[in-house]
Amino acid sequence: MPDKSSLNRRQFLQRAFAGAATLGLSGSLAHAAAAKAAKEAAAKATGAAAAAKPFNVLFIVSDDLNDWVGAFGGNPDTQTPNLDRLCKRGVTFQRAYTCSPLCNPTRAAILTGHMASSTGVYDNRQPFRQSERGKDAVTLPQYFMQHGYYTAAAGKIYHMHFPDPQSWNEYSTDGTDKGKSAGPQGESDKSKKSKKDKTKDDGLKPNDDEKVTVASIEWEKLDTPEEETTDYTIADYCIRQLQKKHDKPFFLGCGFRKPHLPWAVPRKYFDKFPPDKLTLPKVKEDDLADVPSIGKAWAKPEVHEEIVKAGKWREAVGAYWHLGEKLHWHKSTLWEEADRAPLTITVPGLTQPGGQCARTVDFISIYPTLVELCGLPPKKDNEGVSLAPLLKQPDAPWDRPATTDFQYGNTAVRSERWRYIHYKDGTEELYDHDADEMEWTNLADDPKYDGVKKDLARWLPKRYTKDSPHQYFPGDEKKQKKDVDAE
Ligand SMILES: [Ca+2]
Repeated sequence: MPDKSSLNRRQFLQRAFAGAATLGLSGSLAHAAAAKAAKEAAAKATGAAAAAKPFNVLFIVSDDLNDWVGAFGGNPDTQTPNLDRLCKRGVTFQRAYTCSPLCNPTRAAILTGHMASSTGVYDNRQPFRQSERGKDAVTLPQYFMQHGYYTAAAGKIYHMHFPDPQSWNEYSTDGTDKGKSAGPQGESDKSKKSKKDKTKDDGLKPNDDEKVTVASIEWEKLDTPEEETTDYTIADYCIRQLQKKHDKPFFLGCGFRKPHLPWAVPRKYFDKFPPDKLTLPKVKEDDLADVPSIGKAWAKPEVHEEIVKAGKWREAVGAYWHLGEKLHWHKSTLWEEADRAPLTITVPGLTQPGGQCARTVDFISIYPTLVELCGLPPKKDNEGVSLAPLLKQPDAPWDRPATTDFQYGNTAVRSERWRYIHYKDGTEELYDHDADEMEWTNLADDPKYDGVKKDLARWLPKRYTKDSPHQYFPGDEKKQKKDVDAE
């Protein structure tokens, strides 16, 4: 095992990502990535002769990172130098949207190549392998495995409860709650003595004196060394994989767990951001007045009120989904702030450093993109389209909007100018981003925009698959009741 000091996380981001794609799940920043320069492989991606040497793939995902990353311009105060450097290596997609503004459905969509509206996987308690569409699906890593790749991963790639062992030749148990059943030949670092002291979710020793909980949102300044954090462990595993000699091309998944709740991180990351210096999101107090009832029910104005009343808004702002915009906290809406997420892809020999793409893309396209870039046979049932033309030429003609599903029957369609939301009861929202980037004024009821709505509605799912089976776990009783109530 290499000395940690010889290759820290910063260097990992600097060096290991010889070529990288970064994608952001709503909820999750994901970085997907290709590695290892090979002119032949680039030629392959551009339709030239077959490559002699295949690409490796480094696929990096961060859970719940929103667009408050320097390269995506979401907030003036955030400091994300490593991510910014990573983005500068390749093409950054400024209008990239998650498949669903929730963990399990978006991961299931990215990894199966089928949207939630096709699989019926709409929430966090639906194993995609129990869905009709997903039970025999060949997932993204499986497809690479079938074509001669060695697949390995650490951390949160699939939703934690449903790790899908058949996707991996090797899966590190470090940094997972369900690690022991995560995969064949699972690697566990038994030297991590602190493991028994860890809190349930985070892998860190609690510091109750400096823990704040307001409206179910927690943050906590930790004195735990950074080296003991789960994400550090996950990065360590991936570094070890990259430093190994490989007989086969590899697909390596690196699933970071932050910035998902709880925001329990070493104290130094709080010290960098004194609350009185932070810029708060812009909020229009009556913003929800023109929102249909389903959208209004998803918003959490009461949470916003509780946080503001507690005087904790400034403290709570921390690079994570809605932070008060549209009076809403958390994710789980079809609005811009919950659905837009960082995506960057670097392909040696194909992408130009510093490339910026303003086309609307969605994460369902990651699967066919990586398949094409690596010269695998096209997988015909993928619902997305390859982004390779935009990697080669970021301003290439592109007529596709991005779509995001949330729960049964609800979808948002995002073109370069418009956001159109269609709810299952037929109600709608329409926002003109040329004039209203905060989505304050719903234009859906103005007949002047009927043509715009009709044009965007062409991209809605033709049908929605009914909810796939739920699976509950001990301690889920409250959640179960909430889900049942919602159905
Ligand atoms: Ca409004």
